[in-house]
Amino acid sequence: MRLSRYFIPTLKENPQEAQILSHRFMLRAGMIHQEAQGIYSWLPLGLRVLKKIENIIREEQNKAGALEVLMPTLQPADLWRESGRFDAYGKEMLRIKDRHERDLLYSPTNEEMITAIFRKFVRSYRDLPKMFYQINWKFRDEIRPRFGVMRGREFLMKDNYSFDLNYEDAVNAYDLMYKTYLKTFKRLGVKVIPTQADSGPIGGDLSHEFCILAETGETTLYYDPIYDTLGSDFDHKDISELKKYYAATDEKHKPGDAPIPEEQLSVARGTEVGHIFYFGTKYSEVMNAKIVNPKGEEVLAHMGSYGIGVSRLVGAIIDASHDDKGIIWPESVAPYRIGLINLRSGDANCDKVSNDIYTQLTNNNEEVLYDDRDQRLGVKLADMELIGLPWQLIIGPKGIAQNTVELKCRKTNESQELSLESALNHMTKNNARAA
Ligand code: 5CA
Repeated sequence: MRLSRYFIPTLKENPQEAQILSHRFMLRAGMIHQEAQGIYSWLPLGLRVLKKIENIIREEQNKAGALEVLMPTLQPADLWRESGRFDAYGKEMLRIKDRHERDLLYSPTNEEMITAIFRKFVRSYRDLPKMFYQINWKFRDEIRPRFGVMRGREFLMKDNYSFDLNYEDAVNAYDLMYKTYLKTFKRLGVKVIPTQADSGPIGGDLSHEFCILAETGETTLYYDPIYDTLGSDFDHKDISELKKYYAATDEKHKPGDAPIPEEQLSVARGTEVGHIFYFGTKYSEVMNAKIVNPKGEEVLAHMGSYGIGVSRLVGAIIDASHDDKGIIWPESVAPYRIGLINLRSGDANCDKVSNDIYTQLTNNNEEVLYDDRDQRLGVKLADMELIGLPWQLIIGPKGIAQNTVELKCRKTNESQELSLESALNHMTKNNARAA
């Protein structure tokens, strides 16, 4: 993509309304635009990140055997009257009337609708286990929407619902999602701590929150300091072993709960990016979702639900990965992998070399954002740092005279002068991964 034809409405000044760093960087890098409190448009750069996150989540859900569906955001109130949540949900639920004065609502979560689909079509234990998920917008009329996409009113969520014959199978589904989450967050380039949590309005008795450590996080975490040494690479560990390491949110934690002395626990703020629940027969009971077991008896389905805050993750990843100049995207979610900077647009040599590199890389299916704008050098370099693409390929007259280009890694800030050929080699995907 040529920057001259793209749309990144960057801001030089820090937007006043943004209290936290990720919100500031998202506005300054032109990723989102606020339309109302807690409601945003996603501009091209922001949308690319959102889609990348979404796709990694989707791939891991599919690998776990979950089936993707898409349910409407506007739902009939009657379904929610069955579960009792139309009244119980309170002011957070946005209620709407259609032209026939029928009550609708903008879904804040989806237990009711998926249970209604399940009970209509699934009757036998032979059809179990089943997991359905969607990646779709939710609306919660939060009393205090804040921190940009971190606590929005409209936000993108991956929500998955599992149906099983009994408690044991449901716990297997729960553990599968627990493991899938660890894999997903590792691929997203963030370290999470799985913490025992309260299940809130979703209900149920088994629940974990997956939290990224961040000073601006809204949850206080109490955890075994072993997590500080584990890195993000612990998804291969046995879950039963992992669950031995204590970690809990402030709502759940009681002094003395942990198997290690209270004063040895690490205490830190965290941002909840995922939340999983086992709630047994809570919804199948009120909505009469029954299946026939091998003995021919009708029993209530055991359910769990598993959420990931997809749009929140965009902000959470920035909060976890940045410096004072801007964002540092993990490769897996970067909007483009390479930023190609022509330091002197208009100079025939620089233009030719830059255009050639751009063509070669894009022909090679590399994702390149090419700054071909007629702009001051300082502006180009600062914008590229702000946008935070993993690799910068910098083309200037001095280098061209010596047949070299500069390759800079955004994360380590390390630069190398390379021949054009080796820079291109370096940039082909496999080489860069090995580097
Ligand atoms: N039905 C369950 C899971 S399928 C559920 O709704 N869980 S939840 O309430 O915990 O939400 C799931 C995830 O959505 C949270 O972990 C969080 O990352 C994200 N989320 C919740 N509220 C917001 C919000 N207001 N803005 C952005 N993300 C949110």
